Amino acid sequence: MTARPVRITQATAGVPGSATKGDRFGWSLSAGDTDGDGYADIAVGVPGKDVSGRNDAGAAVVLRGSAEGLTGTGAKSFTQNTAGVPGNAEAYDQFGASVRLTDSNKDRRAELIVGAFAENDGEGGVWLFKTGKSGITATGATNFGAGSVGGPKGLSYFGEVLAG
Ligand SMILES: [Ca+2]
Ligand SMILES: [Ca+2]
Ligand SMILES: [Ca+2]
Repeated sequence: MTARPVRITQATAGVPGSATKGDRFGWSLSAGDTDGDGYADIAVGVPGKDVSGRNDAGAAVVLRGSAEGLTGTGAKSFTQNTAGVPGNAEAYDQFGASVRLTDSNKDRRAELIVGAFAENDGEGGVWLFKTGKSGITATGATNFGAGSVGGPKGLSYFGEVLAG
């Protein structure tokens, strides 16, 4: 294992997408073991990512930890346009402005929570991604907003801050 710092960008081999000015790769970060292999993985928010020509629709990337440390190998990227993910990537959603890896069901694999505070003109929203032996998957992803938990409708930036 190297003790030297490594720099990972969207231009790193294995990381989906290409590095574009304004993507804000690393705007939000969270560490957790998504696949239960004993190595911490890192969720990276990319809220300025353009998706299908939609400015700042946003993305979330999961980088895999390994015996060699954090690498681009096996990295995954998710947007609201990824098959299985509810919603649509729209301009300025800023999906990925907040990310959190947390083992919400105590099976020793961390699920991914992604916030998009600007979803639906600032109503906001939060997405929950399940995980398995091969890590985070879009299959079975769910989302909810302030209205689904009894909160206010309209401008509330739901999901701007994730803690836990
Ligand atoms: Ca891991
Ligand atoms: Ca959307
Ligand atoms: Ca879990």
